[in-house]
Amino acid sequence: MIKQLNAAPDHAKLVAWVNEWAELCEPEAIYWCDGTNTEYYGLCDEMVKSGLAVRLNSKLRPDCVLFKSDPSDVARVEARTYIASEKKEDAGPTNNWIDPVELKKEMRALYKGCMHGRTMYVIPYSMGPVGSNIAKIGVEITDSAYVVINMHVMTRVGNAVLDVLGKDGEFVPCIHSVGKPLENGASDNGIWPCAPMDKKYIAQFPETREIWSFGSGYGGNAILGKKCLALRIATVQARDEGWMAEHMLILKLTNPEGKVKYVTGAFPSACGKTNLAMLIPTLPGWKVETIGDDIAWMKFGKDGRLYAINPENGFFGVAPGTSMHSNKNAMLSCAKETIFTNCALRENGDIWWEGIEVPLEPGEKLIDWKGNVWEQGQVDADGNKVKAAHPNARFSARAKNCPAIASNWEDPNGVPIDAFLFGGRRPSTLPLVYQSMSWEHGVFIGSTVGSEVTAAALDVKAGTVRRDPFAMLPFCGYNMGDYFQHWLDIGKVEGAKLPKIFCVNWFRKTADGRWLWPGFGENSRVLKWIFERCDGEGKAVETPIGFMPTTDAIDRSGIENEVTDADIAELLTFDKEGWKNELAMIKEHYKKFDRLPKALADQLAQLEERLAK
Ligand code: OXD
Ligand code: MN
Repeated sequence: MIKQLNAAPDHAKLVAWVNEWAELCEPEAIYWCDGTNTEYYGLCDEMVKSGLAVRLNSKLRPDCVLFKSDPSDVARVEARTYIASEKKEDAGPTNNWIDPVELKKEMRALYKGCMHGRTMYVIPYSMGPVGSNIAKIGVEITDSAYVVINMHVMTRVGNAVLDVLGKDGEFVPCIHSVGKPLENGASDNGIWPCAPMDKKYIAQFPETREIWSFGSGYGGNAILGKKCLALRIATVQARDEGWMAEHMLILKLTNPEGKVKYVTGAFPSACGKTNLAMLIPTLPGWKVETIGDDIAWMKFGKDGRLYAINPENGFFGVAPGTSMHSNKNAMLSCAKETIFTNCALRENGDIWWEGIEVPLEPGEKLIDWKGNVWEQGQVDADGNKVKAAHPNARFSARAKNCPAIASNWEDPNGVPIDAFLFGGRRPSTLPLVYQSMSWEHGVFIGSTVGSEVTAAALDVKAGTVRRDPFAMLPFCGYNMGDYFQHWLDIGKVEGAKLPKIFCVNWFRKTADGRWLWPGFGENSRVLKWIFERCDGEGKAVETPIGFMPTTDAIDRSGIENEVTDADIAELLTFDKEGWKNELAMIKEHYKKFDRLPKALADQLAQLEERLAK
């Protein structure tokens, strides 16, 4: 007999679905999450007591907990992530595919009895402000209390969502298990539960709008509202319903006269999206406020403009490299009420990570992310520095605790978008900023987004550009060629007043490896030009790749010594030879797509013509 820890809601389809999964997974108990603080802190207490989490020093970091995951369960597992559409070609060339009938059979066998000895938590949640007409409701079943508390931070959980669902409202069903049954009264003994890699599956079923996840307790694999629902499933819904679900930050930019523009930006992972969303402008009188740091859902308003909401409720940020210098607002966001994962623990009960720029006491030892004692300067047998925090260590922080959060960030109607930015890490060729010549040209730019990878990061030649169209490579729930077509179709909507499209590159270097642009708060100078261009102002020259600012159009007041006339000239040159090489790389990239829209092939041909002149 499965214990019912509290009453089920009055929604027959939802209750039947939960019971069906309970029958298969055989948990000890079922608990319906209500989203309250009592629930959140109760689960934190339980996990601290059982050794899965450590409570941080409540004076230094109030209401915070630290988890260490299994060393094999530290990131999204793209190789085990599937778009199980009925036809393989609908998943397209960029996704892993398995026939949905076959995959469900295989996964059902894994789910059989997988929750023995555990509680099955049912989490009703809203992506987006509860009741917003852009928001969507999901229900996640999970056997991980860590996932429950993360869903509290990252989404809106609980009874208010059930009220919107009513007796028969639609929801996206999401099932998750860590895949580690506890037999005969066994417990986790403080060890993060998960399944071996070959048993992990992160499966999206686009036709039936379902998410099935098994074997991982970590981040985007397990917090199913984020990448699985808000991107992979939402892209399919957006395609069918005429809206956009994008891997984009949203920021509010105010000029010294108090005029506001809203900007979204798509950048591949590890290109500073969270930093840009929380930027502190160095230009006097300018203000950046955060609406979201990872995902934007956009729908047309009656006025023909695209209105964006941030479907999330928190930030699941990468900790290493985050400091009061690189991102003060992120540091302040995680000053309290935060879940840390795979960070190091200090003797004083606070967290620490590489690049936090907080000095350790002389001789201070830490507990590293694996639970071992870590000494300053420690090296491994090969002489490499041992990291105290995992490079993908994370903080799950509440958006409301971000000092830069915009007062209207939860506006259910969304905010009207003026500009889209695309960018990546490109040490050469791509200028600091340029503007597309048209919507179609902007879509072309988005489809060619890439970031340079180092030989150390991946098993590839240094200088190789990893193409990540629209920063959506691991997140698009259908054929990428069709997704490009959806972007083109958005541009043809009658009466549409579309955002302007820009490409930015904060990462230019000189031939001898010096950064040409200081980045961080100084990026406000580029945002200023973008703001002006949205108003039909801002000096620009037309080049074969698009509109580029004239060298005096970027405000360098106060940094003329840091970014010299020669530097800005280099940042804003059109590098014809570099672009010929880029063109060849884009041609190669485009060969991958079986359903490349003709309009993009035309854009490529037109670029080639312009470069040949
Ligand atoms: C993320 C990612 O974690 O894009 O947001 O990988
Ligand atoms: Mn992301």
